[in-house]
Amino acid sequence: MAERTGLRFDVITLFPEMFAAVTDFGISRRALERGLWQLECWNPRTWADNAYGSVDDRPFGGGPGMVMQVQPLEEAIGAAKLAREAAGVNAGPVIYLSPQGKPLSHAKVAELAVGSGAILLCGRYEGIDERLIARCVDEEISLGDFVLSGGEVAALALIDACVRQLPGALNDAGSAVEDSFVDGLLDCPHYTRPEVYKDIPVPEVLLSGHHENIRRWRLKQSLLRTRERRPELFAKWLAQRVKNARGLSKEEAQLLREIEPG
Ligand code: 4H6
Repeated sequence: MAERTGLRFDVITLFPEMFAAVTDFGISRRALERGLWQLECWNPRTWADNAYGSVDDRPFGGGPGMVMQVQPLEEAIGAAKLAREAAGVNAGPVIYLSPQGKPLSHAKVAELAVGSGAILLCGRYEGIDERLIARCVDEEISLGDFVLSGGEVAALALIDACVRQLPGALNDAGSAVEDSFVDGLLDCPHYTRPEVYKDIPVPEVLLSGHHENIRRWRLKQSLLRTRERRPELFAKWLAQRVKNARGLSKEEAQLLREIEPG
């Protein structure tokens, strides 16, 4: 039986205070207050087997830095699993945020957001003993090809991305913004008052009140930007459209002609 208990994240972290970034601010805070999601942090230091609370040690084979040990992490994950069960929440995957992971995508965020959440494992030092990963980790996910000092900032980004997908998290203004990425194109430019700032005017069409022209202009800007900044995304969008039953719409075909270079 599929339980529907909402989204719950259990985060294994040496720095639980960092998660105030999602519990105490903005859209994610409001969604938490509305009961749309839950968060619990688990500090592996709680399960340290020594009086100092240390959970790292030197790497076998030598080299710089320290490695997070298996036992405190395995016990922290075990405690998180028990707590999810006690709360009647589906287990959900154990996700390790790491530069070695599969790149995060909107599709993955959308998939997680309709599930019951996950246990998020945040690495510090040089990373985690591979035996913990083999025993406990279901998925390894990366935000992109860059290195952070710890997995926490990546986990925060993943949580924020999922929570804003929850029905009721955004005031309806938000859903439209999302649509452009769902579509596979980058968002269009935005403008607000004043109409002229230091001699730079707002594009005329946006002041025209002609909603059809505005929609068309925005789509054109999205196409231009995506082709310029993310050619691989643009190619994917085109391929998707062309292999679709109806192919390109008349409007899309016309816009593509208009943005044709030369
Ligand atoms: C796992 C292994 C995620 C996690 C090593 C995490 C980037 C991303 C981390 C490390 C992360 C991402 C520890 C290696 C600090 C470098 C934490 N960095 N690092 N791209 N760092 O999603 O030293």
